[in-house]
Amino acid sequence: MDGYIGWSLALRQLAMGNEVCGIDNFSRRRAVEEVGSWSATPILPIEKRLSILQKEYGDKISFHKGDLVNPDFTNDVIGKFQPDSIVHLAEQPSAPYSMIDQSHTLYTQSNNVMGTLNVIYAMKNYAPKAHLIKLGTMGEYGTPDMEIAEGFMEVEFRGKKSTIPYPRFAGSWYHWSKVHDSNNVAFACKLWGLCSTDIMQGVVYGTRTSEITEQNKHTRFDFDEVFGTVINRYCAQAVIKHPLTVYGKGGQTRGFLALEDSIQCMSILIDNPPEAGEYRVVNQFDQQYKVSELADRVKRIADKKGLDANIQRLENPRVEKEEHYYKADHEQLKKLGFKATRHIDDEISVMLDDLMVYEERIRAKKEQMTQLVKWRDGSDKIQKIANPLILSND
Ligand code: USQ
Repeated sequence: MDGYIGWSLALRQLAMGNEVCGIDNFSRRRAVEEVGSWSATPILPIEKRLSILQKEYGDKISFHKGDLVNPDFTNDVIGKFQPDSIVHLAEQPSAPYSMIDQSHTLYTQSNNVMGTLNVIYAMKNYAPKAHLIKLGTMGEYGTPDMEIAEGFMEVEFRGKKSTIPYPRFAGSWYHWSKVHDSNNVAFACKLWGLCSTDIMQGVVYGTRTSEITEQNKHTRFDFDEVFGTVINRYCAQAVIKHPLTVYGKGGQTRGFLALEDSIQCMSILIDNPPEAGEYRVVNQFDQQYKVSELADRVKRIADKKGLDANIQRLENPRVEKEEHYYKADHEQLKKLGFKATRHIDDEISVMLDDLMVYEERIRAKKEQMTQLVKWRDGSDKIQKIANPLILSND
């Protein structure tokens, strides 16, 4: 509940009148510190965050510090709270972090896969009717040279037709951890009749939701290379007049979603569980963009604010296709009532305004813009390029 999405979702669920029991082991705070960065928006310690919520919502909010990898802790919290829905966001969420070296790969996969297994065991034993909303990623599908279906596809093979899971071709040890989770959750639904929604979410951006109106309710906002995602990084870069860092050719295409709309989608899923025994997959994003096109957008909006942004193409530290076909279905959430409420340009403008307040905090960690994890190395030591090769300045 202490992370970028968890905190924002807790605020929304409380505002909707639901009772929320949060869990966190603060690994995100520690990992961002480990890579030498911090959140651009200063984040209050959990005790202060909770006291703000308790003043507003009384005993509708509770919190447990602990680790899902510990089965006793997970059983205990789930058994006592008896949730209707479990939104499982408690994973190591960064692809570059999982690619740093062997120990970070091992940590990512063991933390993510074991935590999820403990959640499904706790559900089976103590809350079998709960709905598990599991955060997966669009990155599970990778970038195949064909349209991406929503979880499943129909095939005809040697004269027989069948519906099978859409193939997963993940592109980092982190993304593969989510594929392993998906397989395990689908199996648990079949084995024990649990119900789950596996969210294939695109890249989330933004600083705001309807509930994040004051400084003390800000969610975290990472801009370092390891935990900051692409639009958020571009906006932080524009604010300190650092060139926007497009990796490689910039034709990498992904699905994107504003934070407000990510929270809207999850709230819709909470209100609309699948049947017992059903394993449902939703592709959760609003629009697809190329990362070079996003840099142009951020530049255009930043320039209007007098920030005079530049774009720089850097040698790509990742192993990924830099130009490719991409077209993914995303109909399930719309059928349940999802309608995007934020236009990307408006959200970028709000982000730039919010981040300008914290310009000094971003500037203090300026080196984070170009300290990149080299994916191909797979060393047993942390590998960072202090001065990446600049391919072009636009
Ligand atoms: N990129 C740049 N410049 C940057 C940062 C990133 O060009 O300064 C490029 C990357 O090379 C990549 C694309 O932007 O092609 C997206 O990178 P990202 O860091 O924004 O997102 P990614 O590593 O894919 O991971 C993020 C979240 C992860 C989530 C995933 C959804 O960290 O938790 O699962 O987005 S998805 O991308 O759909 O798999």
